[in-house]
Amino acid sequence: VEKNGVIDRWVKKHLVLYTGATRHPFILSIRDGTIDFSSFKRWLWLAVVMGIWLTGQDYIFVREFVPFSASVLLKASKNSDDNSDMEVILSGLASLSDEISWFKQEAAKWDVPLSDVIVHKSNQNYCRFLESLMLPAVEYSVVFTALWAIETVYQESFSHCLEDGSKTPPELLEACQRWGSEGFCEFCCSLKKIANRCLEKAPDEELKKAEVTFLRVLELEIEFWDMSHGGP
Ligand code: HMH
Repeated sequence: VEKNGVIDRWVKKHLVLYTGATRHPFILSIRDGTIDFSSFKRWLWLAVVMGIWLTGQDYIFVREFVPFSASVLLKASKNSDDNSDMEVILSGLASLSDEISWFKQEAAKWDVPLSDVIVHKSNQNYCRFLESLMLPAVEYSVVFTALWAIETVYQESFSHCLEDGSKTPPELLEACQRWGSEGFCEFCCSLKKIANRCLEKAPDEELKKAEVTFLRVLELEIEFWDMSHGGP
C-alpha cells in the first residue's frame, strides 16, 4: 500500500465531504457578502444569531477542544519520536487560550451571556466525539488526524472568506482573520506534516481508524455549520 502523503490522498478520495465542510453555504454567504446587513432589523437579528453561533456554541466547543488538545499533547510526550510535535501542539494550546479571551470579549460586545448558552445538539455530539478520542487507548496517529482535520476545516473555510474578490462584511472580518491568517495556515501545515509522518508508520488497521475519524470530523463540522440555519 502506498502510504506517502496519506492526508492528500484522503482529501482527494473524500473530496465531496471535504468540500462540504470547507465550503459550507454559511461560509459562502459570508464570503459573497450575501449575509444581509442592509436592513437594520435583519442586521440586528443576524447579529444575535451570529453572536450565538460565534461566541456561544464555539466557546462551548473550544472548552472541550482544550482538554482534547491536552490529551494529544500527553500522547505526544509518551509516543512521539519527534520532540518538535510537542511544541506544535503547545502553540495550538496557546492560541486556544487567546481564542477563549476573544470569545469572552465578543460575547460582551454582542451582549451574549456565555454562562447560560444552551448547548446545541450538534455541538453536544461533537463534544462527545472529542471526549471519546481522549481515551488513553486511542492511538496517537488517530487523534492527530482529528486535530489536523478540526483545525484545517476552520482554516480553509475562513481563509476562503479573505481571498481576492470576496465580499465579506467588515463586521465579520475579525473572526475570519482569526482562522484565515497566514500564521494559522502555517500551523495547519505543521499539523499535516506530523499527521502524515504518523500515518506513514501506522499499521493498516490503525490507518483505517484514522480515515474513519477524519470522515467523522468532516460530518461533525458540517453539522456545526448547519447550526447557523437555526434548525434542530
Ligand atoms: C467547530 N471547529 C470548530 N470550532 C473551532 N474553533 C475550530 C474547529 C478550530 O479551532
